[in-house]
Amino acid sequence: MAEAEGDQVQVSTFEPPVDFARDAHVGSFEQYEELHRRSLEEPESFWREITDQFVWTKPWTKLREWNLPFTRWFVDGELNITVNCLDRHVENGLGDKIAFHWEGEPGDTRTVSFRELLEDTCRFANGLKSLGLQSGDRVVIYMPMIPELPVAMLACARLGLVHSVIFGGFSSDAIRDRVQDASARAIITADGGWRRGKVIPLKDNVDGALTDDECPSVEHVVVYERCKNEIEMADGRDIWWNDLIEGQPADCEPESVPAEHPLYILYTSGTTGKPKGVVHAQGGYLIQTALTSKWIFDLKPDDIYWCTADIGWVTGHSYIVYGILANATTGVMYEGAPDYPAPDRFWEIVDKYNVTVFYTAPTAIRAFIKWGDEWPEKHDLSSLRLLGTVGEPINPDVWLWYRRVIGGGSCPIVDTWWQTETGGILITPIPGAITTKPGSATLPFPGVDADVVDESGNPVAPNERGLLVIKRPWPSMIRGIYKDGWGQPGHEGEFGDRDRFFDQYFKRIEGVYLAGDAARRDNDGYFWIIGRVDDVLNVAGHRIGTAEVESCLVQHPAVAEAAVIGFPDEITGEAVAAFVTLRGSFEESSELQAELVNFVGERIGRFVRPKLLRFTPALPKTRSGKIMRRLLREIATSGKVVGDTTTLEDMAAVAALQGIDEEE
Ligand code: 7RM
Repeated sequence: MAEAEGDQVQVSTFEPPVDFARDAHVGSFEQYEELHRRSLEEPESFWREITDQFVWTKPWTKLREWNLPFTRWFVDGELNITVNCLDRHVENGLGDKIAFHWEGEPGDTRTVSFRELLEDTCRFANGLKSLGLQSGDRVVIYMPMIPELPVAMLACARLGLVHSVIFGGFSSDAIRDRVQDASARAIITADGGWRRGKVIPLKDNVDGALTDDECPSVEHVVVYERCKNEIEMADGRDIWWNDLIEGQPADCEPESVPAEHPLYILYTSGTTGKPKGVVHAQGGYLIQTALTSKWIFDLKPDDIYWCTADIGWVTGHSYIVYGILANATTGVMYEGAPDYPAPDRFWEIVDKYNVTVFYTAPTAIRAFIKWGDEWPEKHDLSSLRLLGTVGEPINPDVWLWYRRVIGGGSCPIVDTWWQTETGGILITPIPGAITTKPGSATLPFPGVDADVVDESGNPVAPNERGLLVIKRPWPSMIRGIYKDGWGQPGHEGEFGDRDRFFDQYFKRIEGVYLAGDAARRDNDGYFWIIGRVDDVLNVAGHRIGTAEVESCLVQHPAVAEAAVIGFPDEITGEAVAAFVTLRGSFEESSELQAELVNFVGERIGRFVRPKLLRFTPALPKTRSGKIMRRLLREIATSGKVVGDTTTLEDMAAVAALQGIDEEE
């Protein structure tokens, strides 16, 4: 460890350990620099070398197109992503290799080999085919963290069906919105999932979303029996998973699709109330998730890799399922909570399976710190050789704790910056090549042309805050925002909601992809991500738009108007605060307060429940009627307003809010 002079603070730096670098896929800074240079200056030969390692039914001749805002990669190539994740490994003699060590709530375990995963995928794909589903149809998947979840995703991909996984923590309203937006023909779910000894009623939530024929596109609901809790099965619509696969053969011809064929839609929060359906394409997404997995997690044949994310978020899509399976890596998959039955559950699993590469979120690490060092210290964590983080900025002291207590003082840490829209990791250390600084995501991955710029698009000076942008497309870049008709006959050449897509990412700074994060670069060119610049919150690494929570609250009969902001929280990074004005006949009460908090929890999902909910006679607004969120943020954080209030329309609103702070 060396002490280096930063500009504002003294920061420690950590060079790649010599023995780690010696065996790494990318083992020196010079090699990284050369790869990065070549990827931008000679993209054809760089990507040809990479894509030659995959199975294509038709090799590409044209690398890419870039017609702002749309990009296409490996344009005329054809392939199937599941062949690259499953079949080729089985053909290469890895059929018996473990694809997943699965851990359910205590006592429940399974192992799935690559051959079994391929056969399960084929059987289920044949089942889906028997329902009449066809390439391009959308299928919503709402499942617990069990092996059937990747099976369902892979089965869709095998047939060219477009899956849309909804995180199991979402409730009926969120499901309904997404099913309607995607006009899904089928939903794959389970009777329930286990969490802290309780059943999460997944099928009931699906039923709630489908009541009163609100989702007329849905013809089939496939239900996996996981918890044996009581559920209702609608005649003619609902079918048990086991009945669907009964008698189905264990092989299924993969649909060869154009590289640009949509692989999935994943809904993510933006600045408006409605989540955006981010579309990814089979070819580019496969190549980028596979390559980033290999180089950033330095995957080797004997690795046991564990990403603790839920597959319902993009991290699970890319780094539990596609990118990891593409490398024929053995993964661990875990269904439950980190602190059930005890706060050492994760360390017990690391110890049990001899996990070598561990990838989690800063919010989890902050919780581990709070629970105490005695929990990890009870277990042998010496199998670990590499640690990763994702989802939000990691504080340097949390980074240092992670390295010392979990990494035994010797594991490199990769702080990986990326988004649902980027599909794969874009800014990150490569562990054998790049010296790390706690709190910095360091440097762009090969193929990534990143910068920090001002509002006019000019690079800002070192150590100045600016906007994070990516200046040219990359293979797993978002292809568009889903809109009915995508890829369907009669909509040729249309790629979803073009205007919304353009406005969201390419308008504010013409011609480059705007990530929505503030960042700075230090004197070494290292990126330090500061956080979102838009109305998107990051609660325990979960992305949620303030507008989504606001539109939910105003659906309650008592609520006239609502303003939602994020405020700092020691464990979850940010927490939700809601400021609410009531309709005439309703009175403030602690019962109503609790009811509104639950209302949000039940409609959107528990993880979005406001930690603070305040009644106020009026919201502070500008003269043009914009809610002054900055003031609300100051009130939620410190109880008072310190900043400029000259544009405020009605000072009384602020006075009232400051006055009631002491009651909390
Ligand atoms: C993968 C994922 C994206 C937002 C992004 C950032 C924040 C993610 C980091 C990070 C600092 C990181 N997808 N973010 N990774 N901030 N350092 N290493 O999280 O679409 O759900 O969220 O998450 O604000 O814009 S996401």
